[in-house]
Amino acid sequence: MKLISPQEPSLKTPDTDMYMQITNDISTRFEANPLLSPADLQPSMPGLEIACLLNPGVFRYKGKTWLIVRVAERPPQREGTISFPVLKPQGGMEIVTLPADDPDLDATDPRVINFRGADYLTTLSHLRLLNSEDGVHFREALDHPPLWGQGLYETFGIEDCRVSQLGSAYYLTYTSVSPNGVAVGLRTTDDWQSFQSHGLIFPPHNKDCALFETTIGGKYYAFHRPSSVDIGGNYIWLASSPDAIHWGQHKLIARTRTGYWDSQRIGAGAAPILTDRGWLAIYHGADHKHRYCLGALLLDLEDPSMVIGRSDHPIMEPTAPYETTGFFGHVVFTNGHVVDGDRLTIYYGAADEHVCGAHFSIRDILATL
Ligand code: MAN
Repeated sequence: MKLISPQEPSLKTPDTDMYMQITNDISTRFEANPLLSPADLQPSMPGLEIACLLNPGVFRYKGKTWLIVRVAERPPQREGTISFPVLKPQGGMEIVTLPADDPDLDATDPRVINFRGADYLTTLSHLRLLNSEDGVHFREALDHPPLWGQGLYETFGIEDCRVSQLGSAYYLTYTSVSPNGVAVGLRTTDDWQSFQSHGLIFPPHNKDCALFETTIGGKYYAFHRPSSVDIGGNYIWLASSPDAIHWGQHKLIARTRTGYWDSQRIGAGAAPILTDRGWLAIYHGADHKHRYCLGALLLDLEDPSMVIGRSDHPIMEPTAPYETTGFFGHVVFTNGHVVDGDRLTIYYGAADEHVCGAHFSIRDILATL
């Protein structure tokens, strides 16, 4: 039985291979791309190297543009073994080393490995703060502490942080990874020096959580992306909350679409943008070849669970060399942006290895929906 999504358009459009020819990419990439690459920062400790810099959250603070960049590290790899760091729940780190030729090792995905039935990540991610006067040249804010995974639910690290500003407080929603699953953690801060942890706000399997930056009818709203391995899939959901900590009233807002650029998994980017036509949400979608593109959703202003527009074609596709080749090629992935009038500046992970920037006109995006 084929379940028809309320958002599934009736018009059949070409499959993904043809999208490569019919490109609707309306982004203007920064000439300075990639803005940041692994060699630009120092590893967190001796014995580790930075494999990837990717998927930054973005915010404005004290007149500057800030990135909270995901730094993915591992030890230099030796012939015949695969080794990666993991955090201990009680604090500290250990290096796990596995024989590369073990018949029970599946290392076909550079990001995840399976060994004797258990999944591990090949790198350990923490989050670092960088800032910039011009939004192009970023320098590490070494007087601000990096954020590391803590406790039982973050031993494989923390990833892909979205930052939403609510009043004077910044809400950081990020992916918490451990052998217990992939979940959404929340920390808040006012000064980027001290952070309050609120634990997991969405249990496994869930990620891609972005909070709206205003309340609607007195309620907080958040996108999230639970995954279901059997019935269901990797779809974007919307939840509401009285306090931004406790979430309920979950509603499905967008499903993957067979035959489209977003056929396998979709997930929200950063906080949606308030426009006169509705809430504009940038999201990522991947197809069966794990090609990650960006598209947009338009949601009703009063009831953001109502989808009033969706990209039939991606608004940005991995085409630049730094997007097609890297740690995991053919990826553009965003979870952070800033808005200046009609200009949307997204910062994005390219090929899961570099941090890049691109501009869009919000009017142009709306015109495609
Ligand atoms: C997943 C996450 C992201 C990553 C993409 C592409 O969605 O692990 O961090 O950028 O895959 O690999």
